[in-house]
Amino acid sequence: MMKSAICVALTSVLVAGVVLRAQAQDVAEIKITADKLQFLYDVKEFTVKAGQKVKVTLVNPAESATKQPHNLLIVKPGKKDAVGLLANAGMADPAFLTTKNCIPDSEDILFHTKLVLPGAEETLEFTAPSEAGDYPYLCTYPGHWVIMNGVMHVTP
Ligand SMILES: [Cu+2]
Repeated sequence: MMKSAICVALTSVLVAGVVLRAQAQDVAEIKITADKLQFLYDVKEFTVKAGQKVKVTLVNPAESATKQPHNLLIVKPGKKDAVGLLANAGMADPAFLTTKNCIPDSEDILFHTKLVLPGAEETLEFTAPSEAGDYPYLCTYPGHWVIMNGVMHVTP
């Protein structure tokens, strides 16, 4: 009687351990670095699974020749241009480039960093959308998004 209870207890500890390890391995970690000379990300696309834990780190190199802050927004499929155009329109608002971190007011934005200065980085931690699709990411410092963008592919 006692023996089987210990067995059950041990088994559940082992199972819990395996589950925890599986979850830890399942985190997709992506590092995206802003170019030192141009308004570009070095990673133009990456793939994650629907519902997967994701960590995306935006690095703005200290040696940035442009001395330019950048951010990274992940938006709903097909919404890159809509959000980018809102970012351009943000130029009319003095707070857009400062306290608003160049983040437009839009329900199409799923996840976003703040503005990341040269020499700094920020990690976004989120759960990938449950719906498969191509989710664009972009920098919404006005004008950058046209070339400073990429795609997060979400697979089922
Ligand atoms: Cu940028």
